[in-house]
Amino acid sequence: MNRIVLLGAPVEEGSGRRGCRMGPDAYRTAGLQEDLSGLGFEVEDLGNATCEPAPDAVAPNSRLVELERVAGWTRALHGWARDLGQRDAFPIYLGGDHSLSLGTVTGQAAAAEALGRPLFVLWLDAHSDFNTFETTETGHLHGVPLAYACGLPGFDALLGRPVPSVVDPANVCILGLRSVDKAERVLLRRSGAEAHDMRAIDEAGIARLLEPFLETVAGAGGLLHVSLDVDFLDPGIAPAVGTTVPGGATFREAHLVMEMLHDSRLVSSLDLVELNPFLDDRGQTARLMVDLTASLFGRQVLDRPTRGH
Ligand code: 5AB
Ligand code: MN
Ligand code: MN
Ligand code: MN
Repeated sequence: MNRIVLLGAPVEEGSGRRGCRMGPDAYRTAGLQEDLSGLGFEVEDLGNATCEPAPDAVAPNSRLVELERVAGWTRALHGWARDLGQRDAFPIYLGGDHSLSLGTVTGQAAAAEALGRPLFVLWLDAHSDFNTFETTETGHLHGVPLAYACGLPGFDALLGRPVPSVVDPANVCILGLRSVDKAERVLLRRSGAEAHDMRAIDEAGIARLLEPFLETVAGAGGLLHVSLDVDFLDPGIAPAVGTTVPGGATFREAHLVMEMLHDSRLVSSLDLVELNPFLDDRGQTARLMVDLTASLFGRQVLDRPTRGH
């Protein structure tokens, strides 16, 4: 696939603080389109999605923050992803906080189902985002998208109906964990999703954890959606995020993941989430996210033969 489409998702209501709505423009300023064009891709910027009205989205409890807006974004982005996922182009969703994945992952899952392919999800994040409306302690809906996509119950207010195509938790791999809430941890364990914390990365090396997952995706003939949360990265190299947790992935670990993903040829859609340019240091984080994306699309230091080529 030689075409890439960029869709801005300037969502910030899911994060409990302001600034993520500037994310899409920060990626544009950091030269994402130019870098990907320079790698030989035809890149089209579709501009930004807009929030749909969702007056029927009534919160089942009073802790939930901005449910109506988040539901509106979920509906809009679900529609976009369901359509883009069936086009002959690779969609990159420019966030925006991680609640945007409520729409993109479920939309990509619907697209995959229409294509008759199983969807796999790689979640690169300090957090598992596996809370439900019942378990969330903060009420911030960027903490729930993976549970939602995996079909956990209680979320019907978001789309105004059940999720049409859920992701099998057995098809999910989470890398980078270092902050998981108590109740969330129980749900995550019960789901059977593959989850690796930073200790596992330290002990095994990130490549050894990622490789078997990629082999599973390849063996199943699956499509792979990657959701990259800025806080997967160590805050020392990626300060522009509201939810910093020390001890994150290093520059080299993150690049290695992207390079392996490129070589696998399995990735079919990407979320870049949680960048808060208001907190950035001279565009450092935006630039790093663009560099990582370029690695995912094949930028390398020396030529090397890659699998499938
Ligand atoms: B992010 C927390 N678990 O539910 C919650 O940044 C944090 O998209 C969620 O990974 C972090 O509010 C959400 C405490
Ligand atoms: Mn996240
Ligand atoms: Mn996170
Ligand atoms: Mn965050």
